Amino acid sequence: MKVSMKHLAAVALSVVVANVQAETKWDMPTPYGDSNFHTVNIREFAEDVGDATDGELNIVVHSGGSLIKHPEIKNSVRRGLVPIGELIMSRLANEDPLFEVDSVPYLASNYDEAWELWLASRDLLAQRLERQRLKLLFAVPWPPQGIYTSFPVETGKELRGVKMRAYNKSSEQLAELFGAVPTQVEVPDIPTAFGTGRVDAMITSPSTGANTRAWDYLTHFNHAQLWLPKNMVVVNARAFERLPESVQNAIETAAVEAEKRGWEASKAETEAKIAIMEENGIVVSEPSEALVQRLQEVGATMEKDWLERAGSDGKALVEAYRAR
Ligand code: PCA
Repeated sequence: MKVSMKHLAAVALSVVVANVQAETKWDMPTPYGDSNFHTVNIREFAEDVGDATDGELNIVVHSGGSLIKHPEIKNSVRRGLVPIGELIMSRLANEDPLFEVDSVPYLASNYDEAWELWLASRDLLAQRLERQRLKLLFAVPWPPQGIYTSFPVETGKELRGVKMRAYNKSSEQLAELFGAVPTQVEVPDIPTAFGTGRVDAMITSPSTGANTRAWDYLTHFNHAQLWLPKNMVVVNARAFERLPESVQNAIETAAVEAEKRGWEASKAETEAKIAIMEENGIVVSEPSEALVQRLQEVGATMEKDWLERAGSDGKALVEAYRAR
């Protein structure tokens, strides 16, 4: 068969056009490393979206703050530098205290309570984000937060003057109320911060403790179960609206699945990661009565302070949660 140049050009053009339509690439910055269960879950989410859209939307995950550092992720999505990203919700506490409702000590300190709190707060938080043209896709909690030290903590007095690694306003405030000296350090920087003596203790989950090999620089984990902070995935609303409806639906369906899967994975993490820490020689203990009492006092102070800052919306939210 004789193929004319014109015919070839038409074929080539249609291939190009098909390819252009076939793939939209979305770069997705996330703050935590590849082995972390949030990252694993998000990669699965990206894969689900790819499968459901036959490759029409290709979400490329850039983990561990490699594309954009954690403190910049939200604004990068808002400004449209990237269409989608993950961050810890309570990082936005300085914008609005409502975003750290999940980090008020003992307000919701197990998975059932955390889920109820999420149901009670989800719409309100989504509306706050919508004002910035951000669409909230899903949120997944970290396992309950505890205290890592290189000495036993019996009463809490041991924490005075200790340089304590923090990651949000609540962990900072809790450290201060115990007389410790908080310093914000992102997860990828934890080993260096301990290695160089910038910090000597930290508040975080069994997950992050195990992922950062806490046994290399610490000896004790107190499973205080203070709160379960959540990570969330947000999308730039304009970028979302530009997608064909079928792709938008695929994202929303994958998000529902990711949220379910993420909560289950988080629950499974707690025991699995505590076991890994014990295998590596970390002494894991439950808080003593004296420590519980002190933590509850500090928690009450923090809740009162939060309620003052969060105003009538915060009060209504806590009431709605407690009425559930
Ligand atoms: N890990 C993250 C947030 C809470 C957690 O368990 C961190 O330590 O920064």
